[in-house]
Amino acid sequence: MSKDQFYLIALGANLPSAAGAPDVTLRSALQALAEAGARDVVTSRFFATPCFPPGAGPDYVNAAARLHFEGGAGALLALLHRIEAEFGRERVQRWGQRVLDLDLIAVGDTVLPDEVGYRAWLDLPLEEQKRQAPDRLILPHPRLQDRPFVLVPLAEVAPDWRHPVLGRSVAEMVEALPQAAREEVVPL
Ligand code: PH2
Ligand code: MG
Ligand code: MG
Repeated sequence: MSKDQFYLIALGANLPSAAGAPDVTLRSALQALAEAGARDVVTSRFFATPCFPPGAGPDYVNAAARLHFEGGAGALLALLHRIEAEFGRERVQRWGQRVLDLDLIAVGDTVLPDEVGYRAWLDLPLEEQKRQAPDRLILPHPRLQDRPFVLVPLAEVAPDWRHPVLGRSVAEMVEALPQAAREEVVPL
């Protein structure tokens, strides 16, 4: 894996952090990323989005960023976790409420662990998704194509990025979402 590919990141928060309300937290997290060596950071607008699964908590603020980073995917992932911790993120419940979530969505056209292993995660039924969490980095994020709160912001920073396994661009994946789901992602 080249050390200077571009990285796609999804940001989200639905509880206040020590920094403030979710939008303030996201802005501070982006600043922390830049201070820690992320370069050429392009950021989407911030969006209000209904919590998934429905009823599991307050609405989120979501955004996406495209950036370069010299350290490689492992180092960037460690940095994302460090920033989450700095803002008071506790890893309690999967898909639970959170003060800050920084997800690595894609690293160029990298597929991890490999195409066969990736497809197993891609095809995991919803009930199994609730039970099983990967213990290693899976790239691209195996649920990105289903999630309006990831795709709509991503379309502002990387509309032409093509999913290396599904073969569809972000713009095409947004198009494929039900219109009602797209319209629930509202710019702040
Ligand atoms: N993140 C989750 C679970 N549910 N819902 C919305 N709207 N936005 C998120 O970022 C989000 C979510 C787990 O990371
Ligand atoms: Mg996360
Ligand atoms: Mg997440």
